[in-house]
Amino acid sequence: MIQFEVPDMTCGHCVRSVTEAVKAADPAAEVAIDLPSHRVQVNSTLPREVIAAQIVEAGFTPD
Ligand SMILES: [Cu+2]
Repeated sequence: MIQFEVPDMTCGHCVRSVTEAVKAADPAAEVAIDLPSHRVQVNSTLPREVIAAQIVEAGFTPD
């Protein structure tokens, strides 16, 4: 399980953007997002830094 905090993910649209960005890299990824805590959990075989780069590409700041 890969986990990030993404403070600049602030609404449902952001949630969709982050989810789509992760799934673009790994269509089989499971993405669970809790908006109030800005937490993103990803189940994927890809390395953490690849997932992080995708989220950055989508315009967000994963921590
Ligand atoms: Cu938003």
